[in-house]
Amino acid sequence: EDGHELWLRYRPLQGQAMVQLQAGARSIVVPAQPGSPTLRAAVAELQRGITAMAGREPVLATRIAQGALVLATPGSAPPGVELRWDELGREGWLLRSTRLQGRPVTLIAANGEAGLLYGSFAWLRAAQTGADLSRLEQRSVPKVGLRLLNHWDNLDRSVERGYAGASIWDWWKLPDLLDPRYVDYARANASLGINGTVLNNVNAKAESLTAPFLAKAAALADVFRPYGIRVYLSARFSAPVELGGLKTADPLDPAVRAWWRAKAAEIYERIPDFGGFLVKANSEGQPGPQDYGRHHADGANMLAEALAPHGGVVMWRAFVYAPDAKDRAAQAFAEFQPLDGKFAPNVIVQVKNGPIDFQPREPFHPLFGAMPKTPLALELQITKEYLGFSTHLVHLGPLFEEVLQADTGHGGTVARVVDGRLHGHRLTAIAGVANIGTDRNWSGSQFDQANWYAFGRLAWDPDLPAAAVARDWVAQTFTARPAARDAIARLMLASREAVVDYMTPLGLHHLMGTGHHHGPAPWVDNLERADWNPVYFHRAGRDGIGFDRSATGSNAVAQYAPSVARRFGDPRTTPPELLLWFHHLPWDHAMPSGRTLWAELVARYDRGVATVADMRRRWAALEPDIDAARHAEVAAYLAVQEGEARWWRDACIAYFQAVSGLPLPPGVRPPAQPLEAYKAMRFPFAPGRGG
Ligand code: BDP
Repeated sequence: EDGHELWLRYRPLQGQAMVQLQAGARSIVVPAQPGSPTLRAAVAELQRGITAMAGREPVLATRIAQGALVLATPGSAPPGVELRWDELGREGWLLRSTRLQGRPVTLIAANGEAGLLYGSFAWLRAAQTGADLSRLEQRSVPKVGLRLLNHWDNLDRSVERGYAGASIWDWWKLPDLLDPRYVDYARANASLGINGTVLNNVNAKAESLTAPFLAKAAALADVFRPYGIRVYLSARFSAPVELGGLKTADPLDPAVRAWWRAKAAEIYERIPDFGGFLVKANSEGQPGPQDYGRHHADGANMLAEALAPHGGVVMWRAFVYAPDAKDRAAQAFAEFQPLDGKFAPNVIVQVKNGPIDFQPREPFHPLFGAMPKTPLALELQITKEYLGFSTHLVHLGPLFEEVLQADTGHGGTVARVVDGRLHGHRLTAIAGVANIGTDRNWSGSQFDQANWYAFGRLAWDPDLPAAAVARDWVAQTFTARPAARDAIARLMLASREAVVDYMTPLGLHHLMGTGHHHGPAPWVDNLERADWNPVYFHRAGRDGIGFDRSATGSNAVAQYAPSVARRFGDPRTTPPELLLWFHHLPWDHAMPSGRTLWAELVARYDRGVATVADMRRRWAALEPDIDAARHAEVAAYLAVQEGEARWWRDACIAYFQAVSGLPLPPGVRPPAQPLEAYKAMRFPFAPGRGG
C-alpha cells in the first residue's frame, strides 16, 4: 500500500458485507453491447471493483437475473422500471434495490451514459463504505454544471505551488506516448463527478496554444472523453502578439478578434468538445485588456465571441490587485462589481473563496452575491500553498464547507450563488487548483488525497456535510470499520482549525515566508510592493494589531451586503475568528474568553501546537488499523508538522512580543530561540514556485 490507488482500492469485503456483495452483484446487465466508450468505462469499473471486492467476476448479461446490477437509461430500461427520469437531469443517477421480472436486482439508472458512469462509481462507493447493498435507494443530481480542476502546470513540467512532484502531463512525450496514469486520473476524477480540467498554469505561456501543444492537449482530451471530462486551456492574453505577430492584443481591434476566432476554430477542429479558456489578466504582471485602456469585460467578451459558435466558455479570473491600492482585499470588488451585466452570456467570472489569497482562514469574497447578472465560479485551492504544503495534515473539507455555507446577506449562501439558484443562472462552475503530481501517492501525502476528494464531492453537491465526505474518504482509503474510520475522520476535521491557530489565528493573514510561503515571517517589511509584506497585513505596533477594514479604516467591509457589513464592521459582533481581519485593536482589548487580545493570541498559538501533538498521539494509536507503510509515512509527516507548528508559534510570539513590548502572559512557555534566530532562517529550495 503506497496510496497509488487513491480511494479506488476495492479491497475484499468482510463478513456480512461480503455476503451481500456477492449476492447483489452476480451479473451486470447493460443496455447495449459493446456500448459507447463511456458505457464501457462504467462497466469496466464495476467489473474491476466487484472482482476485487467480491473475489469473483460478475458476468456481463443482457437478461435480468437474480442479483443483477441493471444499468438503465430511458431508452434501454427493461419493462417494469418506473421512475421519474426528469428528476435525474443530464448527469444525475439513481441507485435502487428493487425487483424486476420477479427477481431482486439493483438498478443503476440515468438519463445518459455520463450518469451511468457516475452512478456506477456511486454504487462502488456504497459497497466500499459499508452501505446495505440490498436496500439501496439513493439519488443524486449535480447542483453545479462545470466541476473543474485547474492545474497550475507549466509546459516544462514544473508545477506552480505543486508539492507532489512534477506535472503528470508529460508534454515532451505527448501526443505519441499516453501514460497509463492519464486513465487513472480520469477514473479518479469521474468517481467524484469532476467533468473538466484546465491543463496549464494560469500564468500561461502562449506556446500552449500552438499547433504542437494543441495536438498534445487533443491526445489527453481523447483519453478523458469517455470519463465525461472536457479539456480547457489557460490562455495568455497577449498570444496574438506573441504567436500571431500582431502589433497589439487590444480586444477591440478587429485583427485581434479575428485572430482569436481563427484560433478557436483551430482548437475545435482538434478537440470538438473543448471546454474553453481560463484567463488570468492584468494580475501579478500578466497581460490583459487594461494594457490597452479596456476593461475586463472587453477582454472576456472578445474571447467569448470566439468560443461561442463552438459552445465554449470563458472563465475570467477576478484575482487582481494593484500596487497602489489602499487595501488589497478591496481591489477585485472595485474592479469587477461595476461590470455586472456587461459580460457575454458564455463568460463566468471566477472568484477565489476569499478576498486575499487562499489563506488558512478568510471571510468569503464580497463579490459573491454582489453581481447578480453575472455567473460567478468559486475558485478553491486544493494544493496547500499557504497551509504547510503536503507535509502538514490539513483537511480542507471544513474550509470549503465554511465558504460554501457562508450567508452572503444577499438572500442566500455562497453555495446558492455558485449553483446559480440565487440569481437564476444556468451556467455554473466550481474550480479547484489541483494538488496532483507524479508522486506515487499523487498528492504529496496520503491525507492530501482527501482534499482532492472533498473538492470533487462538494463541487457536485456544495451542501454535503464535510464530515460525511471525510468519513466516506476514510472508508474508501483506509478502513470502513466504524471506530477507526470515525477516529481518523475526527482527526482530519480538527486539523483545519489547528493550522489556523498555529499560523494565523484571530483573522491574521499572510504572515508566510517570502515567495515560497513556507514558514513564519511576520517581520518582513522590505518587499518591492507594500501589499506583499506581512507587516502590511497585520499592522502590529505598540498600539495594537490588525487591519482596520471598518469605516474608520479602509472600509472594505462596506463591500458586503448591509447585514454582513454591520456584523463585520463592529468588533463586538465580528466573530473572533475574523477579528483582526476587520479591526485594528489594542493589545488589551477584552475578548469573549475573558482574556486580553494579547493573551488570547498566545493561547490560540498554543492551542494549535497542542492540537497537532494530539493528532500525532491519536495517529500513533491507530497503528493496528492501518497498513505499515502508509501509517509510517503519515507519522513521519505529523512529526514534521508538530515541529513546524512550534516554529510558527515561537517565531510569531517572539515577533509580536517584540513589537508590542508586552511580557508573556503568566505561565506561557517562552519561544525556544530569540527572534533574530527565526529571522535569520533561509529556505532557498522550498518547493512550489515552479517558474
Ligand atoms: C497566488 C500564488 C501564485 C498564483 C496566484 C494566482 O502565490 O503563484 O499565480 O495566486 O492565483 O496564490 O494567480
